[in-house]
Amino acid sequence: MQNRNPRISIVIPTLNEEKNIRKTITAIKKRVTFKDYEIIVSDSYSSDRTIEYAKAAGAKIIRSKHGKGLALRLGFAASKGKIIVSIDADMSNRPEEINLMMSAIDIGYDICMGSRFIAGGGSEDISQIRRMGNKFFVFLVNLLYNANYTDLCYGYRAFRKDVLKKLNLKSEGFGIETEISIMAKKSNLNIIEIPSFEKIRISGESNLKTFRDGYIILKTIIDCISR
Ligand SMILES: Nc1nc2c(ncn2[C@@H]2O[C@H](COP(=O)(O)OP(=O)(O)OP(=O)(O)O)[C@@H](O)[C@H]2O)c(=O)[nH]1
Ligand SMILES: [Mg+2]
Repeated sequence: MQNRNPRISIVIPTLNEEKNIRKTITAIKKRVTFKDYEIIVSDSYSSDRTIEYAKAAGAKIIRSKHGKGLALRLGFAASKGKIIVSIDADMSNRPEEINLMMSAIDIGYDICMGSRFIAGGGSEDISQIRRMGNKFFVFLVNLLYNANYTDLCYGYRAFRKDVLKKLNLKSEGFGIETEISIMAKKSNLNIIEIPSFEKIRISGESNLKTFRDGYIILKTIIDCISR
């Protein structure tokens, strides 16, 4: 059952996650210590039973055409909470970390980014090539935008809904995390990273194509210069 007046909106993008979505929602309900949240599943017309299972688990459903970026943007726009959390559907992110993210927002940060590359964080899911690509993009973003990020291509975050206007997000696909990081810095938001551990996708298929999406991320980094 959805909370009608939630303080927090947890947005989960999904594409064919029928094997994972129920577990993800159950884990959120079990491990998040507060109750005043809604769960929004933003789906790109999955061809499996993702929507059916998400509905049965009590999530609000949004549908759009292909793209994680578009799905997240629509999910954010539909959020009723003052704080928005984005979390993946494949059990890679530990829901208990949301509790720490909320503390960061409560003490005054505008946006709290999970980082796999600070003490206490880690990943058992990232391949060597993606680790190197991410490292290079972190370096580039820090250089071009005078930032201090340790991670970039990681979608586990929380932020105040009222910063959305400043972020002015446009990404359709996997450039969305990069766009959020850059626009947060360009908008002078109060940013914090917290350690996050990324577990291996429990089942189903990855949607990210290393080179196609690497190119999109690079293009996002360059395009944001003129914004
Ligand atoms: N709505 C929507 N969600 C998507 C799309 N592509 C990916 N997602 C979701 O975004 C989240 C992250 O996508 P993944 O495919 O797991 O990407 P990844 O985590 O980089 O890849 P793995 O390491 O293999 O898990 C998952 O919850 C996906 O279901 C899309 O086109 N539309
Ligand atoms: Mg994943």
